[in-house]
Amino acid sequence: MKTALIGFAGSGKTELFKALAGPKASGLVRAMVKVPEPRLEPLALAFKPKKITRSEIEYQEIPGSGGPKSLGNRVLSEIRGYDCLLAVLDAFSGTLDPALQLSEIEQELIISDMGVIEKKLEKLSQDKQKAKHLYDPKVEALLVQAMSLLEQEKPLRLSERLCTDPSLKGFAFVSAKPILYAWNVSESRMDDFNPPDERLGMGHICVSAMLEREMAEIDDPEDLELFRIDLGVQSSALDRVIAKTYSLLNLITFLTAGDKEVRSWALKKGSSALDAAGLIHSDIQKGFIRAETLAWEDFLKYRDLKKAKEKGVLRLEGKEYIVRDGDIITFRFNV
Ligand SMILES: Nc1nc2c(ncn2[C@@H]2O[C@H](COP(=O)(O)OP(=O)(O)O)[C@@H](O)[C@H]2O)c(=O)[nH]1
Ligand SMILES: [Mg+2]
Repeated sequence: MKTALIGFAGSGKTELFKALAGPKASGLVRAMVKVPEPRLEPLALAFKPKKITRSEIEYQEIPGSGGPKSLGNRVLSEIRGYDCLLAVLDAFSGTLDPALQLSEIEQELIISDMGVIEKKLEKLSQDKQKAKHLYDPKVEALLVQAMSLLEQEKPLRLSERLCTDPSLKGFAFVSAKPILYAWNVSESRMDDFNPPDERLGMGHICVSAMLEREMAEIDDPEDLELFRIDLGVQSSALDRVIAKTYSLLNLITFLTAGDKEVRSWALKKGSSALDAAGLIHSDIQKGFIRAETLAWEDFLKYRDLKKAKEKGVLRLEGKEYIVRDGDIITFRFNV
């Protein structure tokens, strides 16, 4: 999963990036951030593995993003390859109303997609006359629908049907990507911030990026706790950003456990056991036999796979099984 960190120049992207990536990432613009997963600890106690591995989300600051009042075309084309957008709004300096920044970003995403569709529709209408074998009426119809949504100044992420249609996937529409807005407020305003209503594919969090970056630099857990209490901040920006990214992307976590490794994996909600197998290794997917599955709640009752098996709560699931959050899965496969 790749998230692009965008926002106007000076909005606090670098500060937020450092808060997410930690002090080790100094000078970098790309970081793999480990997803906090509290279920790994009890799992590790039961399996005593050599290694504990947490799933990761990639965050990349798209640097030099446009001017002080726009993202600009380079950024708009660069973000096509990402799964999710994290957009920082300057709500600390008072230079530009953050709600205006938000609507400007939304508009730029919309206009960018309109440009892509316009070009493709032109091409399709030429094909219709001169190269009939290339002409695809289904794609044309979908693009016309997408265009009409955009013309009402609505981002494509509002239409789940258009976003998930396989024939539109290749266009990598930027207004179709889930977007998390980080309202970067000054530390004194943390309390009185009211985020706007959530809409489909759009989330909001309130951070003070500079403060969070400072907190990420504190090594001593006790000092950090004191700092947090002092400011009245419950959880770090990292935890909140990741939790929101997860829900925006519709991700769930499944777990694998053995004496070598205990590990968490991020999976799209609604994915099958076969999809989950493919995430681990294509060989496991190809040679899939079954998924021995233990629900998290059942693990907590026995904290032991053998015992769970004796009690009959270890389920044998096939390829089609829809994985649930917290499932502990052992894949059986042929190579
Ligand atoms: N007071 C305050 N200053 C901030 C905050 N976030 C960023 N800044 C400052 O604003 C300037 C631009 O921040 P930076 O992260 O480099 O912005 P970028 O251009 O989006 O990467 C820097 O001097 C930051 O220290 C904040 O939450 N509060
Ligand atoms: Mg920067």
